[in-house]
Amino acid sequence: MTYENIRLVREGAVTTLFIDRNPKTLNALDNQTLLDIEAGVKSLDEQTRVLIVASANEKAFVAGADIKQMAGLNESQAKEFAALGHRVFALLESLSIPTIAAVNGFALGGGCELALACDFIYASEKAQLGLPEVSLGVIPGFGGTQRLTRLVGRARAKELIFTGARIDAAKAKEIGLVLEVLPAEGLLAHCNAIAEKILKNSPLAIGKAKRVIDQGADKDLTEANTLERQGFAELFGSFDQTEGMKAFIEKRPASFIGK
Ligand code: DAK
Repeated sequence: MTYENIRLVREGAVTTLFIDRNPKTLNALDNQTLLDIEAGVKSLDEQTRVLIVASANEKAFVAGADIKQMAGLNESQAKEFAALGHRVFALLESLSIPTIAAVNGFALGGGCELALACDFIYASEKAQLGLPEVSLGVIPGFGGTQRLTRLVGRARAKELIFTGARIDAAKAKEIGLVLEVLPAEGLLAHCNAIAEKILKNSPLAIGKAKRVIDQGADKDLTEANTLERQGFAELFGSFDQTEGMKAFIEKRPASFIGK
């Protein structure tokens, strides 16, 4: 399948979704780009076990929702645009496989929110992140107010959102928004190396861990631990659990199948 504004590259079990709009737009998210991301994510089959979301633009990951397109929307078109964005971000977040954002340059507004919809973020030394929506008279609308707050805490999220400030990768790491900062030329290699480590483990257990972490995050500890207990028990009797434990006892590497 071909897309206008993204490129999907699969190598083994790792697929990289490159946002690849006309470089002059700094990958701003217009309708077409959101539709392409949606179609690209939906096209992933079970051969993909880790998804990396990256950019083909050397200056920007994504510079935000497309302000030029948004500026001309009437109310019902704005509703449609918002609904499309929510659908795409929810789809990305609902994937049972790990998703890694590789932020190489500007990740502002909807771009920062796109990265936040992934499981974790690595950034290049050139990255600049922020949620500048209030400078445009709006607020983050693709989950930024909620996901950033859950990740870095209320006060940091408010500081970033109220000031609309852009922070560099080092500051983003300091506040826990990104996990590591890499030289630009090593960013994708790092993401792939982490993906390779993930691939050694049971896809079934990883999917379950992801679900329990995400669903448990908004629950109290007792309820969240109940989810964990259920998730743990559900894995017993699976091929991967039997194989993983057998391989340990037999002192050999496990061979997982995700079932
Ligand atoms: N949209 C459209 N075009 C953009 C853009 C964007 N977000 N960001 C950059 N561009 C375009 C610029 O207009 C320029 O195009 P031309 O003027 O050449 O035609 C080209 O990209 C290069 O940009 P600059 O010339 O400005 O390049 P600089 O290096 O000087 O600056 C910059 C790069 C990224 C710092 C700057 O362009 C900038 O500040 N861009 C805007 C960043 C921004 O404010 N992002 C947040 C957008 S608002 C909602 C859902 C979602 C949202 C809100 C609500 N609901 C569901 C309710 C999300 C909102 C946003 O993301």
